[in-house]
Amino acid sequence: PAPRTVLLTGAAGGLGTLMRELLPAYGYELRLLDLRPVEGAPNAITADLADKAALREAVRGVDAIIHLAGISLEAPFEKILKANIEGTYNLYEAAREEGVDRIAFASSNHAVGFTPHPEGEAPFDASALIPIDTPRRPDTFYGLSKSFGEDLAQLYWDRHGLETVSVRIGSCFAEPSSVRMLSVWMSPADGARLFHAALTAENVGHTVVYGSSANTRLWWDLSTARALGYDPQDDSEPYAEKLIAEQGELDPENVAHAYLGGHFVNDPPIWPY
Ligand code: NAI
Ligand code: 15L
Repeated sequence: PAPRTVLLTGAAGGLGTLMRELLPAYGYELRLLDLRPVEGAPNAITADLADKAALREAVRGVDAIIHLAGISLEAPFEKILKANIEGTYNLYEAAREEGVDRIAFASSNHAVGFTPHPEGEAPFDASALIPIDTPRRPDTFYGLSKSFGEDLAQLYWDRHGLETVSVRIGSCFAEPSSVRMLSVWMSPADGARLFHAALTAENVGHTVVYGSSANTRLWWDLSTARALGYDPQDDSEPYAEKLIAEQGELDPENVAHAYLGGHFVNDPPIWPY
């Protein structure tokens, strides 16, 4: 049966806020969790991913988990270690102990951020698109933590039969705000479609997918996402003219433009806490 009760971690964040608005229309009852209070949701669980007892209680009785909580940008290694690496481990352990069957894990394009993107005229040939099994090339400690999360998911599938769809999200915001995002943008509505597919497709084992809309300037292969039943409806192209007029085309000589991960490849740690 399709999952009904779903724990959404990171519910106070940008993507969490979008998803808790959009996912109930698919019939889910969301249980919310975040380190911070979730605006407008007095019943949300306020807990740190470091708190194993709180996680155990939070996952008890849910059919599935959408795991968004964590540090979402580059940060000092120790912070990433605690929130994203140990935190994701703690969540998987809680899920295993409580018998949860399925997790949708918010991985990131930054797990493969040092992969050069296709150059030239879009739309790119299928053979030029970045395949899902491209070697991992994290562009940050942050991206490294997502790479770890994908491997953790594989381990929990192989050893414990806990299924995961790891979604290497591009940029999920209301609108694309950079020329790079024209290639990796995922509209919030497509984000909800993809998480719904990740929770309802059968026999996913551990499946890795890229998460974006059907952008004209797509850099990567969406076929593993489509195989889950994901049918993206949006395209960033209507934003292209304005963004290119404001920012210019991507310059392959500029290191912050040359790779999939964009400016992350040379961003310093900027997370404020
Ligand atoms: P965000 O930074 O707005 O939200 C993350 C949330 O996690 C925050 O509300 C924060 O309080 C919570 N959190 C952080 N550490 C925690 C801890 N130790 N325990 C409990 N909660 C904790 O990030 P955003 O944009 O909403 O992203 C959500 C997830 O999706 C993140 O895992 C991010 O890495 C991933 N992602 C997002 C993308 C996007 O375009 N928004 C792109 C690729 C990945
Ligand atoms: C991410 O992984 C970040 O969490 C998000 O804030 C965006 O910066 C996104 O990648 C991106 O690559 O645009």
